[in-house]
Amino acid sequence: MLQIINESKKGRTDLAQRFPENPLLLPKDLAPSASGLQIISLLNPGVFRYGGETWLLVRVAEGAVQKEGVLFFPVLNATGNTEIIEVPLNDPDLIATDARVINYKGLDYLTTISHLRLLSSDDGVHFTEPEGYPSLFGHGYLERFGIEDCRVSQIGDTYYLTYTAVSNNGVGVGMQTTKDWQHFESGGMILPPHNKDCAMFEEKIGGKYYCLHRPSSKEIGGNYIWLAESPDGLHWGNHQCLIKTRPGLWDSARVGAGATPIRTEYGWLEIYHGANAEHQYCLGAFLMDIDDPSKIISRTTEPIMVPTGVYELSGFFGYVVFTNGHIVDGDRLTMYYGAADEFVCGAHFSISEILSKLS
Ligand code: MAN
Repeated sequence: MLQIINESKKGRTDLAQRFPENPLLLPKDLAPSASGLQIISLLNPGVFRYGGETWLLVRVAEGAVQKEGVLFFPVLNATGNTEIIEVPLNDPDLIATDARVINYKGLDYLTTISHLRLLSSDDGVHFTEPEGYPSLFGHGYLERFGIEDCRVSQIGDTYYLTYTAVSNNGVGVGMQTTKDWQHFESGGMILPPHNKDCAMFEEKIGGKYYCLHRPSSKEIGGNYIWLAESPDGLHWGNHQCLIKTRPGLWDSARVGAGATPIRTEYGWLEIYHGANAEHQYCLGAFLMDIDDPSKIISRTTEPIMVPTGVYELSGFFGYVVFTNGHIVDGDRLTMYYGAADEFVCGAHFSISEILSKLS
């Protein structure tokens, strides 16, 4: 299961040099956060450097231990503890056709609930949980279904955490900041539903903070990448629509920003995910003007990474490569990504090679 499919079957345009050690993390590698829960997926890590090591802030998606004929799913109660809801599988009020979401009595729930866990490594390949660093769990009524897919951006000595906050009220962007990964300050929900995939730039431009984000509009519009600016990193305005889905292409149904934009001599380079109507997730890239990121200079037509590894094609939700974390070292981009919504993997890219694919 762990070997990579024959090179000849790789997408023509795939630029990723996958780690031979992939997957780096499997659900069985960590212990569940409470009894009665099982880890279903380890995925979509935020990535940063701290104390000379590479760190992952991994999304840990947990489900309830299941029994035959009954569906159990978790939610956080008002005191922040996980509560298990139990529904007979033959209940006519239950719609469970997607592995990720269910609808019960007309209300939406997730099949898993996610928290964020810190792991560190001195070689960027072997990650373990260090002692003395807290896990981050959803808090309050806006995070009742958990927190997911955290981007980590460092400005000065402050790390900005922007993550998906999920509840029965909708899916929005939550923020926390930290300087030492032990004490966290909550910025609350910075972008209300429906919004996710928020990545902050790691420097101010013209004295302002900038971020990419992905509001969704059901009736008119779609799942597009937007840009926002802020005087303080907390209050966001002057929203502008940057990158849209493209009919007939691999990113026809949704697009969303990956990790923090990468400064290059040609502009800000952003790696993003795109999905088609079949929920197949690939990665592409676009370039923004260095002084005015609302100006798009170029975008890849073909994806730069396509699910090809066995661990990318099948898992909790197959045919998915999804990234929201990387480390930059000169021309070398070390990207960590979620494969098939179940595993954490790594890949190297050459930044100049990505730039050469932009048109
Ligand atoms: C989608 C998927 C899930 C995620 C929910 C809420 O359904 O990305 O993995 O849990 O949205 O964000």
